Amino acid sequence: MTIKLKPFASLAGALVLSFGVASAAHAADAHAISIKDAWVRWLPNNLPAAGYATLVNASDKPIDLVDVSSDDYGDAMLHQTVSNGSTQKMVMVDKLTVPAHGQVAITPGGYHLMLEDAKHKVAPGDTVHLTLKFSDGETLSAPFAVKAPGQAK
Ligand SMILES: [Cu+2]
Repeated sequence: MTIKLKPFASLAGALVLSFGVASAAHAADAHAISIKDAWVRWLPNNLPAAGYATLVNASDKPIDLVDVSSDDYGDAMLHQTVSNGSTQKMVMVDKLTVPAHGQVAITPGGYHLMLEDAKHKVAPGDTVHLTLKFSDGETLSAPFAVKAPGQAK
């Protein structure tokens, strides 16, 4: 039993070591993307809400937003509103590219972060948290201010 435990102990040591290296490498480029003006347009009666923000890329490479999740909502995804003449519809989007040394404004009428199945009561004045995942491996969790449609800018 003692003999069998030894390989496990060294394996655990190796895992801790490699995790430490990965974290250090990640920390070096942790600030490539930043989020500003983050807010959620709340709708009554448990209707899906939409998150908006401006993503800023400080790096010299384009970085894609590839996934959205939230502890406050059962379902979060990247959508784009597409206009066909007089009608509008929403389509799922795989990614949203933030240009090198540039920014992308996610604003009403274009892209939005669709938020469905709120896990608890969410009301204007609240703050919810969204986690955005990027193609460079970066993950950002940011507070979004919940606003009523009338408060939306
Ligand atoms: Cu949508």
